Amino acid sequence: MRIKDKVDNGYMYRMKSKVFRLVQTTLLGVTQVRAAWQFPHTLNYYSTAQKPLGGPSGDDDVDISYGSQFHGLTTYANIPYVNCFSDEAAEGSSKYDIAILGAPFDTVDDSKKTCTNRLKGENALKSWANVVDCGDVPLTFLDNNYALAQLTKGHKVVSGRKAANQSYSVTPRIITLGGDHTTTLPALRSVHKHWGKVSVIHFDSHLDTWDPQVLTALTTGLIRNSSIHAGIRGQLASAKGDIRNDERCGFAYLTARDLDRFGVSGIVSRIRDRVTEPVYISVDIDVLDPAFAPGTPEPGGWSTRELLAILDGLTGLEVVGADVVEVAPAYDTRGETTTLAAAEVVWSFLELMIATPVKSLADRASS
Ligand SMILES: [Mn+2]
Repeated sequence: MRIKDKVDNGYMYRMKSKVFRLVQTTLLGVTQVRAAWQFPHTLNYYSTAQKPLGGPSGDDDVDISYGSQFHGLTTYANIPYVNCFSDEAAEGSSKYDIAILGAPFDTVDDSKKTCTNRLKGENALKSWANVVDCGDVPLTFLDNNYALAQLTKGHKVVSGRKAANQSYSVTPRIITLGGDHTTTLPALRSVHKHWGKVSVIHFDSHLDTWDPQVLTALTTGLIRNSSIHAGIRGQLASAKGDIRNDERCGFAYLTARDLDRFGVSGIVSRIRDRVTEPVYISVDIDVLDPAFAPGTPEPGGWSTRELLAILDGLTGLEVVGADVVEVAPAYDTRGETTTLAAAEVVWSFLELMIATPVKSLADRASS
């Protein structure tokens, strides 16, 4: 036991938490990761080197090789940064199972910073999976078509590497941090290449299927017609036409106010009944009410807690890819309300992915 632990008021909580986790592990036979909201929850900081204040005379005993969880480069949840785009850097001991990937592509907002270095969680992750932060795909801001080609190649390269723990899957999964919702398309392309067709679980205040001439062309063959939107409340351009287009794109929908009728468990069961696996989850942060994610003027949305509870309810589904998009720091609050919500959504994605490893087409071909 280290001095730090003896003086730490949270020590007993952490011990109880460890016992509980052991029970979970034994019961379920797999490594479980605690939800961040569960109480008491552990602070899985990487660094244990911080010492009580006061004491040292001179700086011989002062250790600055580890510091605190707040030092160093900012990555998601302080997980290691790997240059996933470099063959040399992403092989050997830097292999990964889940990659956090920034897609700083935004044709609407005035900020290009909707990417990984804005999303910093507080809990690190310890499980079977090696999770790394790849930083942002280098995208030009001068040419949208070229930028999308760069993003597509980024997904191809990052998803194309051999995973770290190949007994679970040889194919790593990607969590993309947008960027606007366009960034979902390159992600779906790479997911389709490695896992085949997916159902999309799409959390948004908008249908985003207004122009099927464009959208069906883009998504034909990538997604199944067992997809679903949830949290919808945005205006329709044409009441009948929009819904008809949406059905043609393979979607059913749950409105924001369906949550009041059915409750969290009702929303969860309707999503689970609708989709066939594997699934891709896309969260437009404007599914949340502007009170929780200011930036998109669509009142009447869900709270952060409600969204997180619904995501938790999806545990067990085969999630092969996920994204959170439309986070615009320029419209966030001083308290970074939106950023914190997005970081927590990503944490939920990690928990879903870790709870349910998924075999890819490459796994099946080799078995
Ligand atoms: Mn939206």
